[in-house]
Amino acid sequence: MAGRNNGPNGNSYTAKDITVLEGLEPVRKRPGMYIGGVDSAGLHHLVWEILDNAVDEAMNGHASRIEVMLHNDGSTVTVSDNGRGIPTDMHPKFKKPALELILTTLHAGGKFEGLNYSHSGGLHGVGASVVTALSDRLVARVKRGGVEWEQKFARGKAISALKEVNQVRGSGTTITFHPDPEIFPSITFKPKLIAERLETKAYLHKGLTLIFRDQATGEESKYHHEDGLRAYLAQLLVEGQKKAVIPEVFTLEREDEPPLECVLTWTESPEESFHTFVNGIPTPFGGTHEAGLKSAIVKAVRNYINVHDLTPKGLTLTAEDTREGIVAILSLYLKEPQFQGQTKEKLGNPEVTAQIDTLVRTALENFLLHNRSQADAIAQRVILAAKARSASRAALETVRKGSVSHRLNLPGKLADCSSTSPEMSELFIVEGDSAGGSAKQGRDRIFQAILPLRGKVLNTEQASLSKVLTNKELSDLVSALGCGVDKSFDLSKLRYHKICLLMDADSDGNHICTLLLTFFYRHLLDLIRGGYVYIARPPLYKIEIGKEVFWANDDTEKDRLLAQRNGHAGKAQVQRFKGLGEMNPHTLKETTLDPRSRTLLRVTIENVERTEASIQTLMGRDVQPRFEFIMNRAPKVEEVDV
Ligand code: 1YM
Repeated sequence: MAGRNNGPNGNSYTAKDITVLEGLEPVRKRPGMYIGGVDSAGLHHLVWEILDNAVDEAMNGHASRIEVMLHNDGSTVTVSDNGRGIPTDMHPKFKKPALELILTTLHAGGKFEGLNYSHSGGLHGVGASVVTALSDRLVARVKRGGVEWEQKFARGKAISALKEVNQVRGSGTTITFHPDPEIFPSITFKPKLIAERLETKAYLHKGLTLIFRDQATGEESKYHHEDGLRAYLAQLLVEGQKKAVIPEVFTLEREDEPPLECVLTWTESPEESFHTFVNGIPTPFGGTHEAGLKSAIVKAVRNYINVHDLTPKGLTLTAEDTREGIVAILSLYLKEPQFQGQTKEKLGNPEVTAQIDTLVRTALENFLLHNRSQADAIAQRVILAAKARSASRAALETVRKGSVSHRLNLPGKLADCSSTSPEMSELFIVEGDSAGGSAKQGRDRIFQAILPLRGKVLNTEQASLSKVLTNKELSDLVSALGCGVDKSFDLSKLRYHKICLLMDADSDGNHICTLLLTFFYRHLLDLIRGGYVYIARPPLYKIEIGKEVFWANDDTEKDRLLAQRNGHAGKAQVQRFKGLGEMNPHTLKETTLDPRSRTLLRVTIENVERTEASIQTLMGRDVQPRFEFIMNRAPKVEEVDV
C-alpha cells in the first residue's frame, strides 16, 4: 500500500506536539454537534471515528491489518490495528501520557495539524476523544517498544492510570468501547453496516486487510482487494445487475497533488451512479468534486462524438445523455476538505471542481482517442440515450396533441376498432401474424382492435429504458395504447379499457405472456393496478361427442369432460390446437373473443414483494436463481416442452 505521508514529525512523534486542549463536557452536552445526532447514524459514527484513525495509520504506511469485532452484547465494539501504536510517552507540560491526552481532550492535535491526508474535516476527524466522551466504558491497549500498555476511561475521563500489562512483540492499537446509554437512546450496532463500511475501505485502500467479527453469530469476514477501485466497480456492476457496454474500464490514478483515483464505465442501465470519496470518507451527497467529474465526462464524450461527426442528423445530445448508464467511482485526497450540509456528507471546496474537470477530461479524452472501438461503443450508447429521450418526448407530445392527430401515429399493423370510446374498446395483443389474421376476421370490429406481435418481445427486466423505448414491438404497443410510459404515462389517454394478451396455450405463448406482463409491470404498472390488463384463454382442445362440441382449456378439463361423457353418446373426437393460427376465425370468435362465451382472466397483484421476487427470479439477468427455480420444480413436471 502506498504510504501517503509520514506527518510533521515522521515517526518521531513526541508528546510535546500536542497543542490544543479542551475538556470533553461540550461533547456530552451537545453530541449532535460532533457526531451529527444520537440516532443510529450517530452511534455508528463512533465506530467510523476509531476505524478512520486506524485507516489513517495504514494510509501513512504503518499498518496493514485492521480488525473490528462486535461483541456478543451487540453494543460493545473493539477496533485494532497493527500500526505504530498511539504514543504513550509523558507530556512534559501537562504531566499526562500522550494516549490519555489524545483520548480525553478535544482536538488534541499534533496529528491533525499539518498531517496531509488524515480523515480530518467535517464530522470526521473530530478525534477519538469524542468516542471517549460518549462511552461509559473505553479501554485502550497500545503495543509499543516491546510493552503492552493499558488505560481505562469512562464518560470522557481516565478512570485508571496508564499501566504496563505485558511484555510483547510488535506494535499496534486496540480500542474497545461501549457507548453511553445516557447519551444514546438505543445502542445496537448493525453488523451489516459495519461490514459494508469495512469492505468499502478495502476497495479504497488496496492492499489493506480488514476483518470483521460478529461474536454473536461467530461469523468472520475478511476484506482485501489488490485491485482496489476496479474491483469495487466490478462489484457494483454485479450488485446492480448492470452490464457494461465496453470491455474495459476507464482508470485514472494520480499520486501528486491532489492524489486521486477514478474508475468508470458505461452500462445498459438507464441510471447514472456516482460513488465519491474524500480522504477515504464517503460523500453520498456529492459536491464540488463530483460536479468536476460530471462536467469532465460530458466534455470528453461530446468532444469525441463531435470530432468524429457521429451524431445522427436532427439529434441533440444533452449532458444527461452522455452520462446515462455510467457507474463511476472517484476517490480524492485533500489537505483541507470542507464538508457541508446537515450531515457533512458533501464536499464544498470550490477550487476542486476545475481541478477534477481538467484532470479527468484530459485522461478520458486520451482513453477515447487510444481505444477507438470502446469509444465508438460509448458514443453509440450515448446516441441511444438521446434517441430514447427524444422518442419518449415524441410519444408524450403525440399523447398531448389529442386523439385526432394521435390516430395518424398508430402502428401500421394495428387493426383498430371503430369506436373511440375507451370504456367499450378492447385491444387484443396477439402472438404472430397468422393468429393475428384469424383474430382480425373473428373480431367485432366496432369495439375490438387487434395488434399482432412478431416473435418474442424484448425482456424488459434486462434492458435499459432506452432499449425498451426503441424496441419496435413495444413502441408499437405503446403507440396503440396511447397513454405513454413511465414518466410520460397519462391514464386519461388510454385508448382501450380492456387490454387482452392472447397467446398460444403452449410454453412459447406462456413465455411471451410473461415478457409482456414484465413490461406492463415495470413500465405501465398503473394499467395492472387499474385492472385494465387481462389474459385471454383460447382453448387447447376441441372435443366433439356426437353432435355436441366442448372446449377444454387444459388436459385436466379435457379428461374430466371425457370421463363425464363416457358412454353417453358414442365416440369422442378430440382435436388439440397447436396454436391460435390453426383455429378458424369463427372458432376463435366463439371461444375467445366473444364476450358472451369467452374467458378473460384479470391480471392483479396480490403481493408486491412476491411479485417483485418472481420477476427477478424468472426474468432477471442473474441466471442462478432461475436455474434453482427450474431445478426445484423439475421433479414435479411430467413433460417438459422445449
Ligand atoms: C484502533 C484505532 O488510533 N491507531 C493509531 C493512532 C495514532 C497513531 C498510530 C500514531 C500517529 C502518529 C504517531 C502521528 C494516533 N496518533 C495521534 C497523535 N487505532 C489508532 N495508530 N504515532 C502514532 O500521526 O504522528 C492521534 S491518533 F495525536 F498522537 F498524533
